[in-house]
Amino acid sequence: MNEEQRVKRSKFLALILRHQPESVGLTLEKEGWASVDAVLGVCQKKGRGMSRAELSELVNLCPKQRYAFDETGQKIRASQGHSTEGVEMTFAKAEPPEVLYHGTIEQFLPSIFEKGLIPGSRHHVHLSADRETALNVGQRRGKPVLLQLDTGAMRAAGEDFYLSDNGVWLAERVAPEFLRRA
Ligand code: HQG
Repeated sequence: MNEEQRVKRSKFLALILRHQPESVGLTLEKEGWASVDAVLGVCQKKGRGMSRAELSELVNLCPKQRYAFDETGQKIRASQGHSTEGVEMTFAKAEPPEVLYHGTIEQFLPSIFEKGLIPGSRHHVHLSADRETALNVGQRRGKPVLLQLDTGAMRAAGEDFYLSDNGVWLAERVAPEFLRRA
């Protein structure tokens, strides 16, 4: 599988496992799982056919570890990043480092400092423990701006943090008082 194929296939998996499973007639469980056979069938039908071995390679070699198989190997899901309504994954509550980062762009700042960080179409706000990851996230939209949030103050205010299986920190929202430019 070359890099171009890998990116195209990974994006197609994001579409069907995170955002629009119904667009290809796929049903996801509440915890995000889909049958591997069904996913391979959909890929085939949409002209993106791949073997089970290629799917495993895609899952295992993904730098962000976006997708995972269950322990039987019969099911697959995205580890976070969903926007589809049918999925309501249970994430482990976890104790975050003192500071978490969020990468965004300048034009969103007035709204962010007014309303706080809100999830948009996804189910959670995505945060990271390191500056570089957050800068990369921001960079997808333009010149990145780094925000940092005070996790201790947020926890003292009763807010929870969750950690996905692939190491992404998640929150339901982040109120403006906990945010500042890094
Ligand atoms: C912004 C990728 C205005 C927020 C990445 C962001 C990440 C606001 C955008 C993952 C706002 C939402 C998630 C407010 C937040 N007003 N704008 N009040 N609150 N925003 O894509 O964090 O490759 O849903 O700053 O690497 O950019 O898909 O979130 O710019 O981990 O695996 O609204 O997606 O991972 O955009 O990215 P997104 P994100 P994958």
